[in-house]
Amino acid sequence: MRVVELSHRDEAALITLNRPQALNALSFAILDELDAMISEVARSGARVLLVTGAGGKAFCAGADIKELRNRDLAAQKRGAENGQAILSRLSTLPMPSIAVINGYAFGGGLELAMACTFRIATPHARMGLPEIKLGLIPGYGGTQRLPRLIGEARALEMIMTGRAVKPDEAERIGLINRIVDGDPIEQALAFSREFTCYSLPVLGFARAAVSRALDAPVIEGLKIEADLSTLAFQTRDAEEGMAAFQDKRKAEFRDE
Ligand code: CO8
Repeated sequence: MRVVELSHRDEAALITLNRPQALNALSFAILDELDAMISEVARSGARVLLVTGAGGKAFCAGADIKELRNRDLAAQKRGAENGQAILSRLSTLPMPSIAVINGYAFGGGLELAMACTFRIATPHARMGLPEIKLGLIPGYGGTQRLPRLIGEARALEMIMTGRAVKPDEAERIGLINRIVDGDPIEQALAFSREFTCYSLPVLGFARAAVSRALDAPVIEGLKIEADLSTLAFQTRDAEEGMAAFQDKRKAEFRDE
C-alpha cells in the first residue's frame, strides 16, 4: 500500500494521503511521494485536483514530529525549503485544486490545504498551526499563506496561540470556502463542477492574476491584470464564450 494514492474520478484527480495510523503526518517519504504524484497530476488530463486524507479522522496532522528531532540545522533548512517547493508546485499546477479537509488539518497539514486553490471542510474538521506549542513556527509556507487568506491580525493570533479553529469560524474568517455535509469527495466534485465547466487556461489566468496581485503593489497588480486579461482575449474559448452570448446559446469551451 502506498502512503500517497492517486486515483481519478471523472475529470478530477484525487490525491489521498494514506498513513492513517499517524493521522497522515507528512513524513519525508510522504512528501517525496506527494511530490511525485503532483508531477503525475500535472501531466494528466485532469481538470481539477482534490487532496484529502485517509482514515476519516485526519486530513493531515502536520510534519512528522518524530522525524524532525535530532537533525542538524542545515538538514532542517533543506527540509523546510523542500516542503515549501513541493507545496508551491501544487499551488501552481495548471488545474485548480481543492483541499477536502475531513478531520484534523494541523501544521504542515493546514499548510498543504492552504497551498490548494480552495478548501472545503467537514463539520468535524479542526484546523490550526500548533507549531508554537512545539517551540517552533510554521515552515511549509504557513506564515506567508495564512495572512494572505485571513489577514495579519487573525493569522498572528492563530500562529502565536496555536489555537485550532472549527469549520464555522474557519468559514467566517475566510480560511475555508465552505462546510460540507455528506460524502466530502462527492461534495468537492459538485463544487468543482461550478468552475470546471469553464475554460481551463482562462481559469489559470484568473488564478495567476489573483495570486500575483496579492504579492504586488496595486499599480503593478493592475498591469498584471491587463496582461492576463489580454491573454484571455487571445483564446478560442473567449471567442466562443462571447459568440455564444450573442447567439443566445450555451458556450462550448475546449480549453484552447
Ligand atoms: N507527527 C508524527 N506522528 C503523529 C503526528 C505528527 N504530526 N500527529 C499524530 N501522530 C501520531 C501519534 O504519535 C499517534 O501515534 P502512536 O499511536 O504511535 O503514538 C497517532 O498519530 C495518533 O495520534 P494521537 O494518539 O495523538 O491522536 P489524538 O486523537 O489523541 O490527537 C491530535 C490528535 C490532536 C491531532 C494529536 O495527534 C496532535 O496534536 N498531533 C500533532 C499536531 C501537530 O503539532 N502538528 C504540527 C507538526 S509540526 C509541523 O507541521 C511543522 C511543519 C514545518 C516543518 C519544517 C521543517 C522541516
